[in-house]
Amino acid sequence: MKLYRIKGKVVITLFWCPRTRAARALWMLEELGQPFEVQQIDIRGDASKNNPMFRVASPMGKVPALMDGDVLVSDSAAICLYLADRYADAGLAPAVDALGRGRFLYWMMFTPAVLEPAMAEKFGGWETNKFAHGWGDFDSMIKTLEGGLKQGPWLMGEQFTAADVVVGSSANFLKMFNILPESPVIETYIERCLARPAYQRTMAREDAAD
Ligand SMILES: N[C@@H](CCC(=O)N[C@@H](CS)C(=O)NCC(=O)O)C(=O)O
Repeated sequence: MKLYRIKGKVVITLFWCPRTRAARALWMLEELGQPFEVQQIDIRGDASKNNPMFRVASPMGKVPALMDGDVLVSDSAAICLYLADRYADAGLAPAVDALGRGRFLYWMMFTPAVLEPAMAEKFGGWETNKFAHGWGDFDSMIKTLEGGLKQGPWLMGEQFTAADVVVGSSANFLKMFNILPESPVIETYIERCLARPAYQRTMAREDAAD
């Protein structure tokens, strides 16, 4: 397997496409402060999607995917969790044995397990079944997120974590897609996320790629 090295050092490579969920992983890397490089994948064209290393990293051929030495990870939430634990000195996750770790893991899974399925339900006009559906329903997803932000300013209180990267960016999608109901607590949380210097650098990269 070919590894990416700068002056003999294995570096992190992010397979990324602008204006996609890959922005989450880019933001996470910007927060982390580790050197990384970006390989752009055009998800609408077969040529770069057939990049063999990308295909190994991402079984579904979806961005984002990440290569860190011999470690390959795909799915934005999985990538953020991996990076937070692997580069723990950045302080973007509570320690594995910390009291708040369970709550942190809950919020790390919230976007793929609850928020995004609830969003699909809303867009698709699916019949709701709060009891049987793993994501509850759209309204209970919003209420749960509001509850999680009550203490603030972040999901883990004073500590900004990888969970805010994943949930903050997906909450912003709700707003961008005009399906965020009136919610001052979520709105101000999104504003806090967007104001972070690392988020601003992420957007500058995305804009430069347009
Ligand atoms: N659960 C995945 C979803 C990734 C995903 O669906 N990515 C889209 C772009 S936002 C993609 O790569 N689509 C191209 C395709 O499916 O071929 C994650 O959060 O990373």
